[in-house]
Amino acid sequence: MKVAVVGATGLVGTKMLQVLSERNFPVSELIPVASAKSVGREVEFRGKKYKVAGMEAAIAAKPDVALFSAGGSTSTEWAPKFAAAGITVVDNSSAWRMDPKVPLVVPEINADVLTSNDKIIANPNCSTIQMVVALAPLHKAYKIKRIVVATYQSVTGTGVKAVEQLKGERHKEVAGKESSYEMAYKYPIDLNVIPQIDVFLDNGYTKEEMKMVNETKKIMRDDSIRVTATTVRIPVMGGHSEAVNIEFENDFDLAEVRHLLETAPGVIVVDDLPNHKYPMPMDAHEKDDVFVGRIRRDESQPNALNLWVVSDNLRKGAATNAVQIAEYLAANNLI
Ligand code: 2RA
Repeated sequence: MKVAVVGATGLVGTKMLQVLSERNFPVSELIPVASAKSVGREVEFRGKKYKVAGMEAAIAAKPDVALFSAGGSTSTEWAPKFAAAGITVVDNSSAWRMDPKVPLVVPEINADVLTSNDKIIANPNCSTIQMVVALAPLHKAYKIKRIVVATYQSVTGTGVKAVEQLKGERHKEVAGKESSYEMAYKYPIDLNVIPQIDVFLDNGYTKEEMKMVNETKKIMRDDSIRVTATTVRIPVMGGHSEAVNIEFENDFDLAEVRHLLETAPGVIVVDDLPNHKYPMPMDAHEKDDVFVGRIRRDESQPNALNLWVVSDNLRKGAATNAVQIAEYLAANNLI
């Protein structure tokens, strides 16, 4: 299968190449694509070097599928052009996620919405993906009424500039030496937390928070689910964590909740309090699963549950979910 990776030199694009290789996706020809300034650079895939191409050249090469992670403006402009050329686009930006004609897919939950007519498919936001992977089996069993989530998101969610800022601040703090780095955030991130991810909207929430609200309903196909979110940037190099409080329509049995999570696709339960075992970003690093722990009844509210959810935001939160969508398309002859 001819595969294009648009944004191949970025953090997520690079991870897409790694995941395609690790999962032995049947790539007969790879077309790495990036902005004009990166054309000609080389990327490595399965031990071979490939020159980065421009957008027009990528369309001309007629890949079967194009995995995009190049920002919303690039997707807005170029995803329709790739689709018009008959190329199926799986887009990791937020550009198309809430378009009613565009499927927003987490394969473990709603891959069945996909058809051969879908030429633009949206990959959900990383913080949404890990939450719905954990909640989908519980929604099916007990019907979710309301979700209150607070996130603890790593700097890799922002990109290379933020990783460099954290490293630079840490170096300065530890070595006492100035090091050159640009500020990805308005404030220092090391030894700090920033309760803002993306821009603020008129309702006082950030775009990131409203993504969790809106995308959850679309993926779970249930507009009755009420969601409120607080998304926070923390000085962690990789892996998003979330404290999730869920109120259900119906009561539940905690042992059954644990069993549902332990048997849910894409979920690993780490919840052994006597031995202080619970999910942490360092354990989720370079894994494709969603790790769930701190499973406990919310004793302040009937039919309510607290969970702690951790996942590698570059993998299941972005690259792996996109590749899994492509795998589903290929396995079901939809591309
Ligand atoms: C973030 N979820 O963490 C957003 C985009 N990757 O910054």
